[in-house]
Amino acid sequence: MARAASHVRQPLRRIGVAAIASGLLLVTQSLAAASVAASTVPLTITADRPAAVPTGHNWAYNDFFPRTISVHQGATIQFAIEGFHTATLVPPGPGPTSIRRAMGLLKPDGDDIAANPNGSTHTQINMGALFPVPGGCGSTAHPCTFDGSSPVSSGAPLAGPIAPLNVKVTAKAGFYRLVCLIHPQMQGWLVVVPSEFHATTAADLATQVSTQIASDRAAGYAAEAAANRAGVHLNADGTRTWTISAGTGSPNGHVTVLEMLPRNLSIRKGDKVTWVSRATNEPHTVTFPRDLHTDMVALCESGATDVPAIPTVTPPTGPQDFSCGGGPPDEVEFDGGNGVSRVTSRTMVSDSGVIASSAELAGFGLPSSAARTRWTVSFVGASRTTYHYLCQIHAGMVGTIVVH
Ligand SMILES: [Cu+2]
Repeated sequence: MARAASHVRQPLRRIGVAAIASGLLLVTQSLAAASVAASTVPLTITADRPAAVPTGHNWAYNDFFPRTISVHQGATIQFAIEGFHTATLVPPGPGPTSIRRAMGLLKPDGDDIAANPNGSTHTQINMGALFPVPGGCGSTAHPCTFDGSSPVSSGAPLAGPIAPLNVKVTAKAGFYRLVCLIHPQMQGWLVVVPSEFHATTAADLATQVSTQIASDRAAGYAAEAAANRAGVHLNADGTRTWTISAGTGSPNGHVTVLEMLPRNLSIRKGDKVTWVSRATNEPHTVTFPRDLHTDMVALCESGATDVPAIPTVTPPTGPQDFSCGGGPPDEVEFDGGNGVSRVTSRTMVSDSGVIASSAELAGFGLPSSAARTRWTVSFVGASRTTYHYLCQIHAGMVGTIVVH
């Protein structure tokens, strides 16, 4: 079964790391093209809005600004990617989960049947989701064309910012989904209206965007405040089990709060701490005491259990620095943790692997076994000191546990 599946997966493997090189080339080309002044200014849909995140908060807007835009057939619009997102226009028909199952960032690794160290099943990263579709278009001089029959996607900013993607809309009147292949719930609509109907103007767009920012900010504050308290349960043996949040977000997923909440927690020696992933469209890790760079793991196919790929650069900085038999890694997987769930010293390495809400998993059509929704670390026998931990996936998502 593993052999057959690995044969089927060959094209994906090619998309994998081989695509990193061609993708980077495209990024360079489109940046060069962007320096050519545009003669007309197309309406711009922005994916995320880092400038609208309040100071001192580690949030992202998993939202398109504006979420809905109406255009006439033949209009050119632009997508500006300001966070780690894609802007992907898809033909009518399949719903968001089907789209993500076919094109999204995460998919089950069905042929690797061994459990991860944290007990979850293997989840593979579909690198193709991170690259432009089709490649080679999108500059102001050479916009991509969305005719309603095949997807157009920006790709994600893998190696620094990417130039805005220009898309000429030739699709007939109708509703077309705009999705992010990385974040479930990040979606909007492109509405192609007949010529006698009103299309979105620059003024309409500005109003929609400021309304959305105001409501997203309010939702972000509310979500952060709701999660910023520790639950505590007194155990029969006198120890406590604390429950805190590894990330949260607004219920509609438009704001994601990339914070450990509460950020600092004081406990007693012998207590336990449980982290719950409350974000509906972000995965996280709880990793002591530092970034292990294992949030994405490069693997080689080897029967029913994949084996680690061989580093080609020391120290490796990502999946591109690994090889399988001289070629790129066969696949890249999400962090399965190191299976260590008890921390007793400041140097001890304990990695939850990916923890994610059931909504996040369902968004990609992944089984509930694909990630843990919560992770517990025991501090039985721990030294009385301050323990630092972080999320390997999201920069700045850090916390401390102080053991008294
Ligand atoms: Cu995170």
